Amino acid sequence: MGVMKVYGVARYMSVARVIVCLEEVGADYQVVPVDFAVGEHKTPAHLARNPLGLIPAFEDGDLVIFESRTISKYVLRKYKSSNTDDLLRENNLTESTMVEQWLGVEAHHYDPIVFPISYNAFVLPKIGGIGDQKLIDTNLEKLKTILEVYEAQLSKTKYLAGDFVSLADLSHFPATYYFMATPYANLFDNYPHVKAWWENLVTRPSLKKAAASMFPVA
Ligand code: GS8
Repeated sequence: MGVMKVYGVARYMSVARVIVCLEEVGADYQVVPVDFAVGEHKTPAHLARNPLGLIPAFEDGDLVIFESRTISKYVLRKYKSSNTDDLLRENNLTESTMVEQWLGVEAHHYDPIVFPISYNAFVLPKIGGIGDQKLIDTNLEKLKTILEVYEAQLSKTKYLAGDFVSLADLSHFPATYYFMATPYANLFDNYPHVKAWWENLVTRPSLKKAAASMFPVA
């Protein structure tokens, strides 16, 4: 069947999300470079893998999928037996629903705010672009509201979905990792439970492994 392939570049946020999951389960995989900075994501070959013309795309034998959170779930389900932290909690209806809920919050509320900040304030300047300061400022304002929600949740439970780590937490990693390298990182200091959650999360070996292929943040 061959080794699973991630099409993209490991230093980009949505690709890093998938790599974290592959590292969590210790899967064999190969990253096949498709760099959007040079337009490779719009070639017919890549559009056949991801019709949105975005990275990542993923291939496991005949199965070709896109959307990083979907790919992440596929990997965790496929390697359920080596997914030692049971990051989806699919044998428990309540817990798996909480995982879905917070993954939804990440995808639909947190990411649309933090991704543009991290992209404009950190990634774009690294690839020769100029960040949009107005967009950064608008999203920084919005971020305060969502961080208050996270602070309230994380004062009740150690992780977002409960007292267990899950994909909902890990999915926050790429955008937050780059956010912490922006001049706005100290915003998190106002949310002590969120800050502690983050500092605990980044000690995970899977995140360190993914980070090693990302832009250096120091
Ligand atoms: C987002 C993919 C995405 O935006 C997912 O897979 O989770 N919801 C999708 N990918 C970016 C790179 S990630 O930093 C991308 O492909 N950008 C190129 C472009 O916008 O042209």
